[in-house]
Amino acid sequence: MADSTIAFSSLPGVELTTEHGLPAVRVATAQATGLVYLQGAHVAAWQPTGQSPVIWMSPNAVYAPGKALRGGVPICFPWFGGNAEHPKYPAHGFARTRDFTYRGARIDEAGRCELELALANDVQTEALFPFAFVLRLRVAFGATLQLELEVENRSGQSFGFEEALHSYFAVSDVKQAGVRGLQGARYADKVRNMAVFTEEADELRITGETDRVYESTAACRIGDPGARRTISVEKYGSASTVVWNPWTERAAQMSDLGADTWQGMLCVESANVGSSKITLAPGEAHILRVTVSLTP
Ligand code: TA6
Repeated sequence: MADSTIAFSSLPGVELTTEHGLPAVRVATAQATGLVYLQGAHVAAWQPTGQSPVIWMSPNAVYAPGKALRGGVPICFPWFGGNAEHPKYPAHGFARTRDFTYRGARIDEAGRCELELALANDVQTEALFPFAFVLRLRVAFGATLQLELEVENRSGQSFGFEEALHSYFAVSDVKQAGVRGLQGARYADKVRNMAVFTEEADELRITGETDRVYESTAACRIGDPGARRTISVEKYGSASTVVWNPWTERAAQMSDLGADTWQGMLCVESANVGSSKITLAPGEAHILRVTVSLTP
């Protein structure tokens, strides 16, 4: 994807709007509809024409400034999960609760409507992560969905970071769904005290709370027999895949998720976490790219 952007006003089907009281950019083209909040550059919807929604948002999500939105594709940066050195720091970093700048839109080489949003360091971020950076999200809504998360080191020293596109996918029934592509991969199991195992299943089925960080660069395929479709998640520049579903008990503890909604979602997250964290020298940049597509 090129980084040249065109002012959004010059593209039909792209509208700067407000949703649930938060500034957002809505896309509606012949290929698809999509929505991204400026807060966190949070992709909250993607629905290819003729298909049911692919990205899941919680019906109990809380839409408030500075509050992480439940569902969609939260951006985790510059750490994933809790911050071990600073337990009071926000889970999954600060990017997902900061307002990004909307840079504009263009039609990409695949005919998708691509938006670019950016976040640069400021006093608030430097208090938590003492480096100069630019974080860019380029999201292209079309018959496929493509997300590019670019981190650029604008400081005079190297820095390390973790990152994730924490994607919530809509499934008819997670108990009937399955994930292929992870067989043979080692994973740390958060449900079993981060003990390390090797995935033996050709198709991972969800039978309880599932929270696993896989060492994997592979594409994943989420089978959804109820919708008679497969969601393919291909990725580039990502060495970690996280699979998460909270199941009943954990979901009931999350007021913005709830005990009656977890059956319709499954997270397959494209990330670089733990031993796969990224280190950038001054002036270097890194791109994590995810392409989501549907097959019958
Ligand atoms: O990616 C899985 C995970 O790390 C789970 O452990 C759970 O915490 C989930 O992310 C949601 O985190 P959040 O901070 O959005 O509630």
